[in-house]
Amino acid sequence: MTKTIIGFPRIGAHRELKFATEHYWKHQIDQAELLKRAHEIKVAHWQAQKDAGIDLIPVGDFSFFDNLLDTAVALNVVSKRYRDLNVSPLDEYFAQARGYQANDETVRALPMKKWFNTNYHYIVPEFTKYTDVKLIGNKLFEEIDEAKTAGIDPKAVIIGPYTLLRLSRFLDGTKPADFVKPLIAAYQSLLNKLADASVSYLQIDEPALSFDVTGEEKAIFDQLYDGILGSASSVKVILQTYFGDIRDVYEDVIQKPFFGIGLDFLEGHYNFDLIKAHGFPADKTLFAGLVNGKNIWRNQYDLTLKRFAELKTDAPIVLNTSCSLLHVPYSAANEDQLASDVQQHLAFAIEKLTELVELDHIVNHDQGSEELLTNNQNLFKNVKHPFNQSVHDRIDALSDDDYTRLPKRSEREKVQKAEFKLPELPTTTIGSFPQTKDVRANRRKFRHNEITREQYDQFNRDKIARIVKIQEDLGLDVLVHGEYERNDMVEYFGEKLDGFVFTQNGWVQSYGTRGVKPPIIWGDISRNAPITVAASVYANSLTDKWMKGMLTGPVTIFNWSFPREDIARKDTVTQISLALRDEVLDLEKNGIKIIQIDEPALRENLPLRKSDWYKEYLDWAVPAFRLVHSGVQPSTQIHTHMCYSEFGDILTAIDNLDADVISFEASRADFTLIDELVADNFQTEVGPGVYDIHSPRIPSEAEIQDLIQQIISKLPVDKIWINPDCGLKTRSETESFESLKNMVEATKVVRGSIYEHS
Ligand code: THG
Ligand code: ZN
Repeated sequence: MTKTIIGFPRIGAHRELKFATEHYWKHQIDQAELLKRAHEIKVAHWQAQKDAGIDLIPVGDFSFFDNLLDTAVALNVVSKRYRDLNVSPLDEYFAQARGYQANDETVRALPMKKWFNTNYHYIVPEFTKYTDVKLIGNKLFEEIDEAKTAGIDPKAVIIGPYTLLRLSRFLDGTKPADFVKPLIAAYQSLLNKLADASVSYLQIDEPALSFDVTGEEKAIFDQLYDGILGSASSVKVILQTYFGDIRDVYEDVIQKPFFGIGLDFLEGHYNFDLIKAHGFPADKTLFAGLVNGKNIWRNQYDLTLKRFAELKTDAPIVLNTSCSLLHVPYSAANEDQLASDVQQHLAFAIEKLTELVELDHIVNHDQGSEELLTNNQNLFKNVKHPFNQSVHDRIDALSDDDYTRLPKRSEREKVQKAEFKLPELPTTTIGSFPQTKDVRANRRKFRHNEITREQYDQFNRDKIARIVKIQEDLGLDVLVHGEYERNDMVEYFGEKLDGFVFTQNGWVQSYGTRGVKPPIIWGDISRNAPITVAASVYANSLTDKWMKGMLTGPVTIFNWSFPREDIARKDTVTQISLALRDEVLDLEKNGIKIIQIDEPALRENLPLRKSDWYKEYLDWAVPAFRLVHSGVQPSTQIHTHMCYSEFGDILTAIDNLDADVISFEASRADFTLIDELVADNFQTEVGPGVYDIHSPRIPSEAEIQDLIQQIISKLPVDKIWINPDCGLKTRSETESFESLKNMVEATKVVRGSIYEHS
C-alpha cells in the first residue's frame, strides 16, 4: 500500500525554525540566511519521511508562520495597507502575521484564531471589495523545486478554497459567494502550473467540511469544485479532510471527479457509517486516516487492523494519518528522562512515520511482519498506568450534591457584597504580572541547580512583596500575587500533580514561532500537597486589601495536555477536578476568600458540530468546573477567566459554571460581547476586559472611561468588574503599570459620576 502523511511539524527537531525566524525579526540574520536555514529544515524533514518509507511526501506544508496565511498570500488575498508598506514579500508576509512598526508607520496584524479543535492558531485572512483573487504566489512552486532537487517526488499541498472562505473575514459588505469565480480560476491555474512542473499529486485540505455545512455553504462547495475539476488535468487531486466526519457533503463528494478522498477515521469515526451507508466509489482512492495525528501514543496495531478491515471497499487504499502531524512533537527518541515504560508508549511525528510503514507490512503479510505485530501486541499487554484506588473510590462516591454549590448565586451575591464591601466597579487584574528577564533567569538557575530551593523561593517572595505594593499604590481593589513561580499555566499545575509526565523537548507549535510543551496524562491524577497556598497566603499577609488566589481550571488543564485514550475524557477531568477542589478548600481554609479558577480553553474542545456541543462535551465540562468549587462557603467568591475565543454562543453554559464573577477577553471583538450578555440575561458578575493586553499600546484614561460608560449603560452597575482582558505575563512592566494606572483612574471618574446621579 501507499503510505502518506497530511503534513509534518515544521519548527524543527530543536526548534531551529523558531530561533532562525526570531533572529531574523531581531535583524540578527538576513533574509538569505533565514531562507537557507528554512531550506535545510525542509530537506531534513523530507529526507526523514523518505528514509522511514513514506511514499507520498507532502510539500507545501512548511510555513514561516501559518498555512492559511500562506494560502491567502498565494491567492493575492492581501490588503492594501500591507502592500503599501512596499517591503519585500517575506516582510509583507510577516507584517500580516505580526503587525509592522517602523519609524512612524504602524500597521496592525491580522487577527489570529484557534484552528478547529486544536491549540494551534491561524491568521484570519481578510477579503474586501478591493480583493483581487488570482494565483500569484511562488512559495509552493519554489518548495516543489527544492524538493525535486533534493530527490523528493512531491505531493503538493495547499488549503482549499472552501476552508479559506469559511475561515476568513469579509469586510465592506463582501461575502464568500463573491469570490467563488476567481477562486475557481486561481485553483485551475494552480493545477495547470503543477502539471507543467510534472507534479503528480495535489492534496487540497478542506477541514472545514467537518463543521456543520449549511445549504448555502454546500452550494458554494459544489460550485467551487465543479469549477476547479471541470477541465481534465494530469494532476491527481486529493480532497483531504480531517478533525471529523463529512456527513453533510459525503454523498456529493463521492460523485465529484477527485482522484482521492482523505477521511479521518479517528475523530471522524462516523465516516465509517457514511461508507457503509453510501459506499465508497471503486474508481477513487481512499486516503484512510488511521494513525492519530493529534495524540502522542503508539498506535495499537490490532485496533487499527480491525478498523482497516471495517473499511470494506474495492477502492485502493492509501494509509494516512488522521490529520497533519503539526499537532505532535518531533520525536520521542531522545526523551530519555522518562521512565522506559512511558517512553516506549510514545509516538511523536517521527515514530508515526514508522508506524504507517509497519502497518503496511503487516497488512501485506511481508516477511518479518508477524514479529512487528507481536511486539506491538506485547507492548499493549503490559501497560501499567499508575493506579490510585482512593481516587476511584472518591469518584464512585460522588453525587449530584457535589456538583451543586449552595445557596444559589443570587443569595451568595448578597452575602459577598456585605462581606467584601468593595466599591462599585471593583478593579482587579487577571492574575499574572510581567515575566521579566530576572524572573525567567531565577527559574532557569533553579532548574540547573545553580541556586537552592530557598534562594529560588526567596526571590519569588521578594517579587510578590514588590508587586503587592505596586498594586496598592495603583489603587487596585482586588490584588494578585503575580504568578512569578509559574512557567506555563498548565505545565505548572501538571508538574505539581501526580499522574502527569513531562517531556524534555516535546514542543508543539501554538502560533508563529511560539510553542507549548503539553504535559502528558499517564496515571490517575491526584494532589499530594498544596500547590499555590504558600504564595497566596504570603501575598495575603502583606496587605489589607483582598488577595485573589489563582488556579487553572480542570477543563483547561485537560485540553492543553495529551490525554489518555484508554479511559473516558470525563473520568480524567473528574480526577483533575477533585485535585483542584482540595486546593480550593485549602486556600479557603488559609484565609483566601476570593479564588479565581481560569478556564481559557473551555471552548477549545467544543465539538465542530453544534448538535454535539452539549452531549459530547459541555455536559461533562461544565460539571467538572462546578465540582472544583461547590464546597466553598457562601462568602467565598469564585472567579473565572476566559479568553482566546468568542463566547457569545455558549453563554448559557458559562453561566452554568456557577462562578460568582467572570472576566472575559472582549476588547478586540469590538465589544459585541456586551450585547450578547444583555441578550442572554447573563447572571454571573462580569469583568469584560477594558483594554487589549496583546498590544503594546497604552490605552488612554479617556478611552477606558468611554468603554466603562458603554458597559454600564447596558449592564447593571452592581454586576460589573473592571479589569484588563487577559494576564499581563507577556507585557513589559512599564506598559502594564501605565495601562493599569489609566484603568484605575478612569474607573474612579466613572464611579464619581455614578454617585452624582444616584
Ligand atoms: N498555555 C498553553 N496553551 C496555550 C496558552 C498558554 N494556548 C493558547 C495560548 N496560551 C497560546 N499562547 C502562547 C503564548 C506564548 C507562548 C506560547 C503560547 C510562548 N511560548 C514560548 C516560546 O515558544 O518561545 C515558550 C515558553 C516556555 O519557555 O515555557 O511564549 O498559555 N499550554
Ligand atoms: Zn486570558
